[in-house]
Amino acid sequence: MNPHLEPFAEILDEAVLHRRAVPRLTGTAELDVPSAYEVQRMVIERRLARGESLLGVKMGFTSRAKMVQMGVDDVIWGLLTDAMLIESQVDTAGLIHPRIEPEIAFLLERPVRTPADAVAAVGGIAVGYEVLDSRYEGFSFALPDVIADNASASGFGLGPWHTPRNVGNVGMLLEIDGRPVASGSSAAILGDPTRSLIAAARLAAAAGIELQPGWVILAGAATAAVPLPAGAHVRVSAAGLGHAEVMTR
Ligand code: OOG
Repeated sequence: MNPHLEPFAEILDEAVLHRRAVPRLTGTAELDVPSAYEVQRMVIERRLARGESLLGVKMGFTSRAKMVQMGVDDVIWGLLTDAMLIESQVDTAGLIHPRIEPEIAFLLERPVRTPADAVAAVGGIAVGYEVLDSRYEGFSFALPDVIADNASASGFGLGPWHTPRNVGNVGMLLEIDGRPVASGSSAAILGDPTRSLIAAARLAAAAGIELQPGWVILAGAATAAVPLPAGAHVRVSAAGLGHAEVMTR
């Protein structure tokens, strides 16, 4: 780890803790993708030092809708901790400018050491949602910025787990207060969310991280993300996988 990068991790970690947007790092600093992943690891290490534990991996920019929305063109990943898991309620007052998007989630029941292990390691599949909260002003960033910021990860929630099945083309819907606000097919996720799972295994292997039993892999959104208002009831559903719900305060 390059100690010169620690100040970037501190800026991003404190932005979360103090709910304060910060200027993008690449506005004033040279930051390449490998260094950005080092910053991401440092941000996570700070959370682990506060008692959080790793709970999985999230993939980002796995769909055209998201790449176009955010103006980037490469798949990225971030790390999930137990503190990010949302049971049924999220307090938007603690967040900067939250957005929400529907996701397909995989539950691992075996460790994944190589990408070839990934599909057989899956014990469950669910529909879920991810709450994104970029720490950057205006939710605007270049690729290294968003990587350093743990791929905008803030929170996530899950519907009921189902036995593994083909989720290559299932309809997905995001509703806020009963109104449909985004819809798409899981096929938008790299053609099949399973490809995103394999990509997660590849990136983890390259980073020297073994994906663990009990971990959740969020495959990425099938739609663009929408602003998450306070005082709302949000529901995500996917054909055959039921739904997940969250209330916001
Ligand atoms: C970055 C995270 C993107 C996805 O599903 O594509 C992402 C962002 O849009 O802020 O999680």
